[in-house]
Amino acid sequence: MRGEHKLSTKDKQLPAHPLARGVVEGKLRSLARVCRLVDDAVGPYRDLLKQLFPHTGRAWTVGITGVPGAGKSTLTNHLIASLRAKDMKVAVLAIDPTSPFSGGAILGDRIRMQRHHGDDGVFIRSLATRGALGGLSRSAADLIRVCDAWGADVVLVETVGVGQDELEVTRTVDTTLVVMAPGMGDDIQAIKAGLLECADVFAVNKADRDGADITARQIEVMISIGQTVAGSSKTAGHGATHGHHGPHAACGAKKDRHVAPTTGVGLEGDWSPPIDMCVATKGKGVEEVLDHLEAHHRWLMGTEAGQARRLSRLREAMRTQLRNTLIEHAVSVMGEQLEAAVQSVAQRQVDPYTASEQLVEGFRRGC
Ligand SMILES: Nc1nc2c(ncn2[C@@H]2O[C@H](COP(=O)(O)OP(=O)(O)O)[C@@H](O)[C@H]2O)c(=O)[nH]1
Ligand SMILES: [Mg+2]
Repeated sequence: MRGEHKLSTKDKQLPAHPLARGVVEGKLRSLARVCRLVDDAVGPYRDLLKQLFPHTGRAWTVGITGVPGAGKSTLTNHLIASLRAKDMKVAVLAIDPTSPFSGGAILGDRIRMQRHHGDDGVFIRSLATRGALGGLSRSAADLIRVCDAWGADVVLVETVGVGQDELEVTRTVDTTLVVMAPGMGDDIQAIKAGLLECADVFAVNKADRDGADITARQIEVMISIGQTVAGSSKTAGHGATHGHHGPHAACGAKKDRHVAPTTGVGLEGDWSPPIDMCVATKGKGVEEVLDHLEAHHRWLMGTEAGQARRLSRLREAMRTQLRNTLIEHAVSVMGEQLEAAVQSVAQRQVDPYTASEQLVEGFRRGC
């Protein structure tokens, strides 16, 4: 089993908890159980996460986002197959309960023939979408770590890139693929709304339909506008990595987009998102998408600009974690005081600013 590389690392102790140990040993059943506890935030989930953390840090995380119906799940199925063909362990987290994944079903005979029963190198789970704002991304970030500890080489995270919460998820992954399709009027709006800053690779899916070229062209224009803006104001976050307005030949809506050279890396070593055309239902163009995703990963891991980008993502993730931990802790300590403050504000006896300050002051003294 591929999980063995974890065990051979001398400075890492095997987790004390049997469930966490099972995960590190690559057991799918333990992985499924831990994921359930973590997703529901029940039982020893925090302990499990702590014990698993030393065994994480190796997986490559890929977000797959875009409006519903663009073809994310179809594309993801093919990506699973391609990654398995390279003998990589794959975990898939779908933040969209309607996403159909066939798991090993489309892997093809070349893979299935090598295995006795099913495929123990693929794990697929749908995440609950309930809960408070921030709950989704917390859960996703934690589940990614659990899959990482299991030994996943790649964790694919499918999200519907429309809400703030989903966007936050895409900020926690290494590489983000934005899937678009022609004839979906709000696509470009969706990019404007924030997808552009997260996009590392674009896939224009349903290239068998009319208008795919127009969609690719629109994305290209959006990218160049984004680069101009980022180049002049150096906005925070990923936008800054686009660097100055400059040629990104690999991104051009050209007929030979598929055979674009090493692509992605533009002026000043910054990453500029390539655009790939594909027909996910037929698996056409999926290899090119995967090539570009892998090129982005190499850029991320192997260049200074990539390193800076990773640090900024990590900083973001730490802030989110800190915010969640502080709030969870504070709310549990405040208890009735919080409710009393809500009542006071509702009756306009105090303004919400003062009320929050008083709560924080009380919390500081109590903690
Ligand atoms: N014509 C065409 N249909 C596609 C293509 N890719 C996906 N679809 C169809 O589009 C619909 C939505 O696909 P799905 O993968 O569930 O989209 P998601 O909501 O983004 O995950 C399904 O009926 C797919 O069969 C494609 O390349 N061409
Ligand atoms: Mg889907």
